[in-house]
Amino acid sequence: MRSNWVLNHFYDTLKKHNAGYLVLIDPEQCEVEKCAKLAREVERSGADAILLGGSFLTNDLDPIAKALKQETQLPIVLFPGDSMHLTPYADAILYISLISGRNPNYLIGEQVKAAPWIQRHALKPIPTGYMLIEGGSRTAVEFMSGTIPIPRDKPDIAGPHALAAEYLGMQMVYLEAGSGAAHPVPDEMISTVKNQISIPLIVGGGIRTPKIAAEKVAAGADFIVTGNVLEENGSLELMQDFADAVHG
Ligand code: 1GP
Repeated sequence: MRSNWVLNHFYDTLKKHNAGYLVLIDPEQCEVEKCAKLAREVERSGADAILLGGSFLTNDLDPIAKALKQETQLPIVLFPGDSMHLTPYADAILYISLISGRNPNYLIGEQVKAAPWIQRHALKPIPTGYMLIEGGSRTAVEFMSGTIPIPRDKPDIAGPHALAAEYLGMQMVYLEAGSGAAHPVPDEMISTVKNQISIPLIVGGGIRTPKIAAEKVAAGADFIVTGNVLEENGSLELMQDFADAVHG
């Protein structure tokens, strides 16, 4: 049994549904009240967890995370852009290393800065190999991290990166086209990566319809993340459609 209950929840989700649906709440995109309302709807939709974060934050995470905790039983998982993006009111943190890049600060630097804080606040870290995949437009994460995404037609480059993440002991791999990407991660790249690893695979960035989400699951994604599409035309019905499509 893993000591991290959020990771257990992720594995239970996979047992129950075959794939899981994660909704990203970007604190820059909503005020506390609006985020809290969204969290209630995320839970009602049948989604499996909430990711909280973004590449560039100016808002204080504490009041938003606190409000989310009050509104939902779903795990609140931090999805940080750097070591400043921390709050004790989350349940766990994707402890991300940007392994597709060659920027030492995002491979290990920010992680070292955040580690003592995470230990002090008993936040559960989920070591995650984060891979940025070219999505057809410059994204905030590409700019903020100063890293070059893996070309979308090079699954053979992506596969060994994911395998290295597993060999390094990471618990999940995240294929990221970037929030608002013009194109999501290609199916072929998802399949190639999935075939290389035995740890769960998260796919996000530019997934705008439940049909596309289902295609990504069919290609091998274990978890689908959506963010922007719900901020743009969010409705409970759309979220339910995403959850149903992902859960199959
Ligand atoms: C971004 O993968 C997430 O980190 C979600 O992307 O906002 O494009 O859905 P979107």
